[in-house]
Amino acid sequence: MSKFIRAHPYLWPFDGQLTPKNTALVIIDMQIDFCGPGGYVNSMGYDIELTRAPIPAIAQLLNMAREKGLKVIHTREGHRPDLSDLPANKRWRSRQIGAGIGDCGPCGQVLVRGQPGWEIIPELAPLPGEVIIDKPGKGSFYATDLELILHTCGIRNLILTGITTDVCVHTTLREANDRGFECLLVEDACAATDISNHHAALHMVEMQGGVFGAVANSADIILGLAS
Ligand code: C5J
Repeated sequence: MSKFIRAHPYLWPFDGQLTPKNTALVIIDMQIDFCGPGGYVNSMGYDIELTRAPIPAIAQLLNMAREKGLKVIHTREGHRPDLSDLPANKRWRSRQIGAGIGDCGPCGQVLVRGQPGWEIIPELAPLPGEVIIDKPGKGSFYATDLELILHTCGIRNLILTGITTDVCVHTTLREANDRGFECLLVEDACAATDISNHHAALHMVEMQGGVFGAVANSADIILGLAS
């Protein structure tokens, strides 16, 4: 039997093959450094109210995914404590505005594994057994075992949430799309440090009949998966 979620520009997934077993909820980089006081984004002068806005919608999707048995995948952007996986240009650019990656800030070394700012926020803390992907880059597939895990678990559909829409969420969406995953971006469960970038990033997905997948809101996803 086919099952679809109300989305745009098409009902998702394209072929109606939607089950808890073939679908994962991916929560990208909901870390203190991206949405907590004193974190990386905050130290650059961006408004963390923007990056905190999707927390309630993500929490609702997370509850639903846990209840229905969807695979839950959390990601964390961060670097090794010796910074051996931090490209010099990434560090240099981050130092042009606010606290640089790898430097000490109010939440410890910025985006360094094990530091307070790198932790996932308590509201969305992973449960034991949920997959956590540690990634040194913006995309969740680069230099990680995410693709292997998805294939091994029989996952074909990805529901994408998190921050930021225009950077790590979009990079992951594009990487996933090129690998043949069927992607749904949740418009109220992701956010950017610039509202117009958020809207532009959503719009880009819908071009060319859904060039990277489809866009839906969290209420329609919860409704669709409940039925
Ligand atoms: C950024 C991210 N924006 N998680 N990282 O540097 O989107």
